[in-house]
Amino acid sequence: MDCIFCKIVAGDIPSTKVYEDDTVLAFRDINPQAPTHILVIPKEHIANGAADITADNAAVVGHIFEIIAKLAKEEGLSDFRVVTNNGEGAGQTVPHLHFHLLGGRTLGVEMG
Ligand code: DGP
Repeated sequence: MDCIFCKIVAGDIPSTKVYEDDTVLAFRDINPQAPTHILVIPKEHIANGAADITADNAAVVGHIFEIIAKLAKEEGLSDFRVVTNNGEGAGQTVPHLHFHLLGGRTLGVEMG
């Protein structure tokens, strides 16, 4: 499949992994927007994004948020932001569900 994140899951594209289990992978964003910028993704190719979460695949999303909480603690973050972009107009560039964990600096109050 021609998906960058599937290639990262498969190990065909290198990444700086910070967490991995059977269903979830977390790795540092190649273009960090904050001192901590980690992408947490399901290993399963859930295309395209949050709009495609269903009763059949939602369990991994809960698990992803467990991992986000664990990683935030490990990174020493009490204040952090979790973002998922859905659609090009919202800034999504990779059509494989993913969550950005951002922290380590003061984050603007503007969400858009
Ligand atoms: P989004 O724009 O929300 O679809 O986020 C995609 C993110 O993926 C973006 O912040 C940059 C990151 N990214 C794209 N290609 C790679 C890659 O090959 N390696 C890593 N580590 N991150 C990537």
